Amino acid sequence: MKNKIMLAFLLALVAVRAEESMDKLWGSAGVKGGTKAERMALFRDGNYGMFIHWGLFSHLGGQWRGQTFYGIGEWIKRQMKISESDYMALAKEFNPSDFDAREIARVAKAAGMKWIIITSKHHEGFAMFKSAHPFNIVDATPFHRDPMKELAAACREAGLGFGFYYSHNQDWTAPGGSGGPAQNPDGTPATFEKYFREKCYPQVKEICTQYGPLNYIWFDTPGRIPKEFVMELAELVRKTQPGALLCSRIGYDMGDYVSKGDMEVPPRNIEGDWETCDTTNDSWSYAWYDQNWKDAREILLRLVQTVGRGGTYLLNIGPDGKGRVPPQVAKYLVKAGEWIKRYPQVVYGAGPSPFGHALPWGDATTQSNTLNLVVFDWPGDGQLWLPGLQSEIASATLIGSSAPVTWTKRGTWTAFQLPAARPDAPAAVIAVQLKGAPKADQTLGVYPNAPATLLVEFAEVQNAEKKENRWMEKFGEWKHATQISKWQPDGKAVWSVDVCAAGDYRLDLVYKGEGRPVWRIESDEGVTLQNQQAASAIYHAQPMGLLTFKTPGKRTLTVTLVEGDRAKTSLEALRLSPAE
Ligand code: FHN
Repeated sequence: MKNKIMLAFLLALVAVRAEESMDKLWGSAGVKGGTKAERMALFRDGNYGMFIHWGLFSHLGGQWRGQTFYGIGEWIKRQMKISESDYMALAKEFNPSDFDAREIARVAKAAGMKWIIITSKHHEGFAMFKSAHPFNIVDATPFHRDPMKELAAACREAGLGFGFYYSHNQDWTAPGGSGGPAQNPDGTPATFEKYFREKCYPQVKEICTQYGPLNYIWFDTPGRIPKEFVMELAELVRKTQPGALLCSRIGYDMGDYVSKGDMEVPPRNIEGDWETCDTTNDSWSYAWYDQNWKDAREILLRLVQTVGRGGTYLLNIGPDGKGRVPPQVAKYLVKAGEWIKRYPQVVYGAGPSPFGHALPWGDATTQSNTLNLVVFDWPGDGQLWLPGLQSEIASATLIGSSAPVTWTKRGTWTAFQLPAARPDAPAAVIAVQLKGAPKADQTLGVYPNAPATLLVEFAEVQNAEKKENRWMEKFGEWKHATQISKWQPDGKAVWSVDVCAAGDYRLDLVYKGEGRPVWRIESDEGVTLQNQQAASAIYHAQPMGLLTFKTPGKRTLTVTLVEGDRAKTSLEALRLSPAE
């Protein structure tokens, strides 16, 4: 099983040209162009948009000749090695007669999203718009409609922004496109230049000139595309769509903003303009078996965490082969949207959390001097603890409740006294008016009434390797975590923490490793835990014991690997839960 996963991973990397780092794949931004502030307004204030993956692959829905491909559905051609001719012939069967652009715009609007970006051509090479290239939805299918025209009009009518995804480098059915046939139909060698001149550039011109003003052109997976082609595309977009934003995945730092890795909600605040694209289940496009839907709580948590880290959240849906939005998607997007309508200030125009990272009970965003505390896990004892708030509080209100909110201070900590019943679900919001700009000490807290997860991201590491890792468990559904491995005998991870209350805490370590590792955890008060635990093939929380903090305040915790496979044992987090 492990080998299979590894093989899938390796194949994936080959498919996108493995020698390129993921940073190359997902890009970085070097902002160009004089009208940036105007172009950025929707992105910066809206903070939430809809992404749509829809194409010929949606007709297959993750299944080819009775076999299911358990990975991101839009990669089915490549992963199941479907020949060009078989794949292109599918167009004759593709008839998404239930496609209703207004309904999609209605869902996006009800979800609280501010724009839609849809795949006009994904890596499969099929144009979902009327194109001079014959492999397109109007000319090659019995559907004969241009759904992009319909969606552009519906977005305009609904007051939503609109943009196109376009796979500029990968094209698996066009000779010369990355991953495409190596020969032209006449047997001559295919070149990227020919693909670019005859398909890519003309199609980008088509999407930029046939659908009215656009807010985004979202290129993807630049790989090793030569720079001159990217420059031509950027110039074309700037000339024909001066109001459109380019994401970093165009390549060569030519984007207006950074697109983070797929499905990556970063653990700490990031400055500048950036976006996380995420999806409502595990696949981008429709896959018949994939029911791993995010519910309203998960959607809102990831949205608030992204905005809290300083970013913008682009959440994907995958309509099926008939053009229908899966009912579970619409249900939970709209449910989350109803919540956003009650708390628009948490999302729109909201700034990052002064705490710099998520908090055990939820997260925070800001609007000038107001701190929005978004509480997903309501404290059972009525005390909401907040570490390190440095700005003075003027008032605090539990939105939607007449119950007064008082607060008390204990050292660097603030506790808000809340009613026993949570006034709203999946989260309640406390608006804290501050007497100045929100400021906080970002030291991680150890809470008296909630479990705290200390990610290794926040640890200082000596003589071990701390690395940001990305991997997939099926295919294409990326996971992201910082982990520590390659421990030298004196290797250590040290966390600084702010302990609210002295006492005993259950300490778990989240790690992966062979053999029976022995871990040692030591506080700066001289309290030590040392324990052996089982091997763990996957990252798993293993109990180490009860750790006592003798006094509250700023402490350090040091973790060392006493015995075990130093190269392979990998640590992800430390967890501290108050003993009851
Ligand atoms: O390969 C694509 C994938 O199919 C999907 O479109 C995602 C969305 O961000 N982009 C690429 C991988 O990063």
